[in-house]
Amino acid sequence: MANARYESAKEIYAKYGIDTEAAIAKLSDIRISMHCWQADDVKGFEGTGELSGGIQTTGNYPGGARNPDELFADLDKALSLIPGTHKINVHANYAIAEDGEVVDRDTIEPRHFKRWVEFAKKHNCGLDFNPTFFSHPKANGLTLSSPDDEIRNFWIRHGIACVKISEYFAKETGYPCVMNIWTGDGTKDIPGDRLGPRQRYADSIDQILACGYDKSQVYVTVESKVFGIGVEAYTVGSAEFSLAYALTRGITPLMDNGHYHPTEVVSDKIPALLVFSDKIALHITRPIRWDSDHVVAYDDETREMMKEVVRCDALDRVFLATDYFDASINRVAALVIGMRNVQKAILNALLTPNAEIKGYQDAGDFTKMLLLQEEIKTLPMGDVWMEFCERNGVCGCSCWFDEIEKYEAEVLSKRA
Ligand code: RNT
Ligand code: ZN
Repeated sequence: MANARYESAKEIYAKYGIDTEAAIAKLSDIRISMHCWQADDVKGFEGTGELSGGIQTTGNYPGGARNPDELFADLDKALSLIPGTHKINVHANYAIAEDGEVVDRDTIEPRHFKRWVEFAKKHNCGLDFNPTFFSHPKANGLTLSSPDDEIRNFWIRHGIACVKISEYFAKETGYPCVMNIWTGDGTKDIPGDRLGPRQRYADSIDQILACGYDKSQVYVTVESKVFGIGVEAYTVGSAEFSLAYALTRGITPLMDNGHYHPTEVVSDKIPALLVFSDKIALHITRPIRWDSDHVVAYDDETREMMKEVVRCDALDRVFLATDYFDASINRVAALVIGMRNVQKAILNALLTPNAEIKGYQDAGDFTKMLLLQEEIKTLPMGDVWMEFCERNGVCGCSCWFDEIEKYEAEVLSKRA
């Protein structure tokens, strides 16, 4: 039997010229790259100490994944509660070495990521990849921008190894792989040289790109940042550096919405970059007061970012990925909540009468532009969301959390 609430919502949206069936169909096609690192606080599988690079997880909620089996189980559980088919975003420090094998970042190979490929194939997921230029003895200071050639070359070799792994991911899964370069390079205090590290950073990425790879299968992105913990005064890969680098090299700029000054918004930057770059990439996060990496909420800025992607007709030009790490709550729930919120924000954008609002702007009718934008805020999007979820075989309301509670009782709580 047809769902009465959905049928009613469908009629209401139709009055605004919006086809809810088309919105549901479109949303079903959108893959978001779910970051693997929320499940274990960015620890990875190397069994080495501390998270570095100026990023930090806070909280000690029990049950974080401690090994590949646990991480894959958690990702499995999360995917089962998120509607649609997505991608998994893997970091290089999640390499899986053979028993007794010692493999450093500059010698990782595709075979160390075989289990990731198996996992992706099982879920029909694509895979994205990230070199890990942090949490390593050679990442105590600068990495790709280091004045020490031995260190800089080590990280260039790591970058090249990662390009090869990205090609392997694309070939095996059949989906292009986005490979994101981000380093925490910078200084705590006022630097004596701001130019040199940036010149070396550019040269290092040039050397990585020069390894030669299939640009239709691997999209290399460069992520900018404003500051990090312990790296407050100077960030080598600043916004201007990263954007200029990406555009001059014909690769893809990546914007993380935690990486800008508090009144800057990525929603406004999306259309600005789309004027100049065929593709752009996003790390969707929730910064509270700083780059805190809280779980993505269905908040104003997430909605506004997704509105821009949709109304710029850029769903096939923007690589969407989540990036946050909260260790103070159930980590699997954190993945599900954040991913579903991104999807809700996309649905909201798809259910917005964008052409009509734009028409009012172009006609200079700013009263109606405001009026319509405010009116549609209370339309029954939730009923369309429920329908979308049900058609994708997952629960649309919060009853999916019953599964998490069961998983916590049976699995997570047993992890000492
Ligand atoms: C750090 C960047 C970066 C990382 C991941 C783990 O501020 O956002 O994307 O979160 O590489
Ligand atoms: Zn990021």
